[in-house]
Amino acid sequence: MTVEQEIPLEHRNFVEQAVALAHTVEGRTSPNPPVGAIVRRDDSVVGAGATQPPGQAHAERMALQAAGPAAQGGDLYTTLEPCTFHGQTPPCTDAIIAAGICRVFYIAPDLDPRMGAGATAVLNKAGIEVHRLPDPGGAVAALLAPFRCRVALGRPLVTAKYAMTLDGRIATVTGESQWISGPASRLQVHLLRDRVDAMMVGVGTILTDDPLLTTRLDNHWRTPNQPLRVIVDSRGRTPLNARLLDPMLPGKTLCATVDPPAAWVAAVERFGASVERLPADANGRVALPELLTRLAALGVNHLLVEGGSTLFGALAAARLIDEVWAFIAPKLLGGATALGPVGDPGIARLSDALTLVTRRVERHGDDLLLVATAAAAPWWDVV
Ligand code: AOF
Ligand code: ZN
Repeated sequence: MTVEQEIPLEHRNFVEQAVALAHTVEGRTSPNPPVGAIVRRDDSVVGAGATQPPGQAHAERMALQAAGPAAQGGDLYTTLEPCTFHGQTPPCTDAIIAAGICRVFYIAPDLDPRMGAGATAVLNKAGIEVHRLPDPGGAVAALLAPFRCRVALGRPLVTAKYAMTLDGRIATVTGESQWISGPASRLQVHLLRDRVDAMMVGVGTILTDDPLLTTRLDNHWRTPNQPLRVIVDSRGRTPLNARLLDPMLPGKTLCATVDPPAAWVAAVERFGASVERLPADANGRVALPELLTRLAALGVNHLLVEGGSTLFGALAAARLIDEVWAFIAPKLLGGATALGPVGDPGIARLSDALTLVTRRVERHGDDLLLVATAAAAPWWDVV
C-alpha cells in the first residue's frame, strides 16, 4: 500500500496544483504519461502546464513557456521527473536549464529506459537543485500506472468494468441485461471512458447489446475523449448493421480477428473500421497477449474492457486483469444459469484466485462501486 508521507507545507499548494493539471490531460497523452507542472516565483505561480498530445510539448515546457522570463530564478514543480532524452520532443532538462530555474521538485521517477542517469544528474551538473516530494494520496502513482505498465510489460494496463446484481448476475436467466446498474453508475462509466485510450468488448456483447461504445458526457468541462473501440471477434461475426460500425460515430473502431470471411473484412473496412489479424490461442480465438502487445504498439497505455463474461473469463485465466471496477446494484436475479461477470474457464482452486486489493468504495445512486487492483500489479504502490 502507499505509504502516506507529509508534503512540507511550503510546497503543498504547488504540488496539488501540478497534480490537478496532470488530471486535466488524463486519457489525452498516450503513449506519453499525463504530467502537470508549475513554475513558482516567490510565493506565486507564474506558469502552469500539462502534457500535450503525443509528439507535442511536455508539461514542463508548457509551464516554462507560460512563465516566460519570470521563470528566471524560480522553482519548477512537476509530477514526473523531467525527461533527459530526445524522444519525439527535445529533453525537458534542456528547457529547464535554459529558463534559469534554480530548484526542481518532482514526485515520481520516470522509468522510461531512455532516461539514462536521470534528471538529477543532468540538472545538478548545471547547478540546479533537485528534490523529490511525496505523492499526495497516491494520485501520481494512479495517473502513471497505465504508462508504467506499458513500459514495464509491453502491454496496456487492463481495467475490467462490469455491473452485476447483489447476487452476482450480469443478466437474467433469459439473457436480459439492460440495465443492471442505475444512471448514476452509468455516468461514472462515461467518466472512466473519458480517461482511457481504448475500450474493448467481445463480439458476444455486440450481438446481445449492440453497444455504441462512445463517451457521452453532456456539458462536460472538456471535450470528451473517444477511446479506440476494440472488438474481439475471431471469426468476423460482428453484424454489418452493428451500431458501433456507423462511420458517423466519433473515434475509431478496430476489429481484432483470426480468420474472418473476406467479404466481411472488405465491408468492415468500407465503414472505416480497421481489421487486425492476430494469432489464435489453443481454442482458435484471438490470442489475448498478442492483441494487448499490438494495442501497446498502437500507443494504448490504458485499456478498459467492458465485457462480456467470455472475454473476462479468458482475460482472468491469462491473468491479464490489473484493475476491476465492479458496480453492484441492489437487485436479486437468481437462476443457476444466469451469467456472472467472469465466465469460463474459471479458476479451479481458491488458492489460485486472481486476488485484488480494494482501493475505493463509492456509492452512486443506489449502486455500490468497488474499485480494486490486482495484488500482483505493482503500479499503484510504486511512486
Ligand atoms: C516529461 N514531461 O510531461 C511527460 C514526459 O517522445 P516524447 O519526446 O514525447 O517523450 C516521451 C517520453 O517522455 C515518455 O516515454 C516519458 O518518458 C516522458 N514523458 N516527460 O518530462 C512530460 N509526459
Ligand atoms: Zn519532457
